[in-house]
Amino acid sequence: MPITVPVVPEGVDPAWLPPDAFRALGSRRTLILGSEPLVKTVHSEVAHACTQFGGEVVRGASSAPHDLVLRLAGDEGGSTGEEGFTHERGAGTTTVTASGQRGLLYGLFHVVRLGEDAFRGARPREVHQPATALRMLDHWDNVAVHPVMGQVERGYAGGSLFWQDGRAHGDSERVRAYGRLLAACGVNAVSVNNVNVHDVEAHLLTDRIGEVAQIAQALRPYGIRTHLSVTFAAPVVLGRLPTADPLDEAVREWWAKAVAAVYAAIPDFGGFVVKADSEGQPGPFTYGRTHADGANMLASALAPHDGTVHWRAFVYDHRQDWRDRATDRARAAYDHFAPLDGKFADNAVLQVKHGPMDFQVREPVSPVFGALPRTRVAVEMQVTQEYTGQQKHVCWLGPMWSEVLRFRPEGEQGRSVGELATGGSVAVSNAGDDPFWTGHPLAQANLYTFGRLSWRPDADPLRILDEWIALTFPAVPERLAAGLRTVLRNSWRTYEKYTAPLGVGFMVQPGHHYGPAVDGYEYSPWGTYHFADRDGIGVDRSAATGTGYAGQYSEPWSARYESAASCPDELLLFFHHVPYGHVLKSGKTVVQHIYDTHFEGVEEAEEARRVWAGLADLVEPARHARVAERFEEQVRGAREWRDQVNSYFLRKSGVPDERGRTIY
Ligand code: GCW
Repeated sequence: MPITVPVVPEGVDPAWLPPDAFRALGSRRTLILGSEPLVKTVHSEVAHACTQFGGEVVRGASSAPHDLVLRLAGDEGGSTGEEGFTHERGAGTTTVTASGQRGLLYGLFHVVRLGEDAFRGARPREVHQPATALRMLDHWDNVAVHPVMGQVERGYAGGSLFWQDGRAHGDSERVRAYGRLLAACGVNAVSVNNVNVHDVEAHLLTDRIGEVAQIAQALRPYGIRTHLSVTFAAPVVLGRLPTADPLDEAVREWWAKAVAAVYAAIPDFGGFVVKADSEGQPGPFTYGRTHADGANMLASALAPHDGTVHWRAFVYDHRQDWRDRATDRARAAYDHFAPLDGKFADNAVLQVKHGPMDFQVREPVSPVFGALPRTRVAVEMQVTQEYTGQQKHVCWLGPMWSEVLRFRPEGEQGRSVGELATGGSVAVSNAGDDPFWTGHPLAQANLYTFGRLSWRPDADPLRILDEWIALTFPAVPERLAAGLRTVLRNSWRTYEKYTAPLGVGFMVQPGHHYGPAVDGYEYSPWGTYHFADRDGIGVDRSAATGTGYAGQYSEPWSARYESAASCPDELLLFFHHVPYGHVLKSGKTVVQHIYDTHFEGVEEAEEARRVWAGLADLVEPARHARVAERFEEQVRGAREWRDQVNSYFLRKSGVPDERGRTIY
C-alpha cells in the first residue's frame, strides 16, 4: 500500500516540519535504494518534497548523477545497528547509508535538519546511532473523560490525540502527523494511555485492543511502536479471577493468553507500562509479593513475543502523617528497589523518575541511578509542564534534562545517567489536540528537545534549541532567532527563581498544581514538606541528623550533599534545614536570596514578554498572539508567586529586604 505523507488538518500548526523545512531536499535529485516498509515512508517523504520544490526522486538502480543517495544496505560495509546510519559527502553526492530501515528514516530527517548544508562541500563519513534503543513518550491520556483529571491527566494542550468521545479517534491523520513529528526528533515508541488505568481504559488490553491496533497502524510508518499502560489487577477486573497474585498459576496463564491476543492484533507491539502500588493503583504488595515478582510475571508473558515491561519505580507512601519526620518520600524509590537489584528479568525495565520526588523545577538526580547495576533502568522525565508552568509559562527544560543526563552518580570517572539508562529514555508527553500541539507554541521546543536528547544525551541543549528554531522557522531572520534564544534559553532558571526556592519544591496549589500556595501541601499526607518556621526552612535529609537520604548516594555525592557547607546552593533546602541567616556560597543569606530571586524572576519574565512583543513583525499573527496572551498570564502568575513567597518569608522570619522593596 503506498504511504502518503500525513497532511496536518487545516488550522493545525506544522510544528518543526513546515513544508519549507524540506526545501533543500525537495529541490534535489535523490536516489533511494531499498524496498522495506519504512523505505516506502522515506520515498514518499522525498517524493512529496520534490512535488513542492521541483526536485526528482528515483528508486532502484540508476546511474545518472544524484545529489543525494539514501541507501538501505544491510550490514554491507559494517552494521550501523537497527536505527543508526552513516552520512558522508563527496564528488557532489551526499550519501546516507543504513543497515536497518529505521536508520534510513532517521538519516532522512538528519538531511532535513541540515538543510542546504547537507549539499555543500565535502564531508567525511560520520556514524550516527542513538544512545539507547527505546525513546518513548508516555501519554497520560484517558479514553473516557475522567471526572477530576479530564481527558488528559496533567495535560495542558487540549484533548487527547488518540481518544475522543470514549473511543479511538476516527481520524488517524493527526496521529500519523504526530508520529512523523516524533520520528523527526528521534522518538520511536509511544504509550497511548494513562498510567493510572481507570475502569474503561483497563479494557484496552482485551476487548478494546482493536482500537489500540488502529493507533499502532497510524504510527507504524514512522517507526513508532505502540505500548500500553495496564492495570496490575487486570486478571480480577477483566478476567474475573479471584486474585491477581503474580505467582498464581491461573493468573500467569491469564496474562500469557492476554498478551498473545495483543500480539495477534499488533505484531510489533512494544510492551506494557505499569504503575503498581503507587498512589492507589493495585500491585503485588496486596499479595505479599515483591515488585520483582510482579514485573517478572508480566515480563515472562511478554518474552515469547519480544515485548518489554516498563515497571515504574514511583512507589511511595502517599498517606503519610505530616507529623512524622522520619518518613521521607525522597527515600522511597531507592528503599523499595535497590534491594531487588539482579532479580528482574532481562525484558523488565525499571522506569525511574529523574528526581526522587516528582518532576519539580529543581531536584537532585535520583539515587536509584547507579544503585542497581544488574537491572535495566530507564530515566523518566516530564515534558508536560505539570510543575513548570503548565504550558502557560515559557519554561524550556533542555538545560535541566541535560544536567540530569550528564550527572555521574558514580563520580567523575563513572558513567552518566544517559549511559546508565540502558532501558531507555522516557517522558510524559505535552502534546494534545490543540492547534499548536502543545498549548504554548514555544512548548514545542520541549517535545523536540526531549527526542533529540534521548538520541544523544550528551548533546549540547543550546544546539538542539537552535536546530528547533531553524526547522520551525525556515530561513529564520537573525533577529527572530536571537529573540527566540533570549526568550527560551534561561526560561527554566527564570521559572525556578520565582517559584519554590533552593530545591525545596512544591509550594503549589493542591490538586491542580498551578500557582503558589506556600503551605498548600504542608499539612497534607503527600510527603512534600518544606518545614518553614520562624527560624529557618528546609528538609534535613543528612545521614547524621536527618532522614538519611543523602546516604543513598555513592561518593562523592553522598559527602557533598551531607554537609550544608558543601551542598550546592540550588539544592540546599532539599538536603538541609537552615536558619534564614545561613550564608550561601553566593554570599547572600537564604532569606535575601529568596527575596532577590523572586524579584529577578518577575523582571526576567517581563523582559521575555517585551522581547516577544518586539518580534511581532517576524512571526505569523496567530502564533504571535497565542504566545503574547500566555506571556500576560505568565507575568501575572510570576508576580503572584513573588508576592506570596516573599510575604510568607517576611512574615515568618521578620527579616526585612535589604533593598527595601515592596513586600506585603
Ligand atoms: O506527578 C504526579 C502527578 C500524577 C501522576 C503521578 C505519576 C499519573 O501529579 O498526576 O499520575 O505523578 O507519575 O504517576
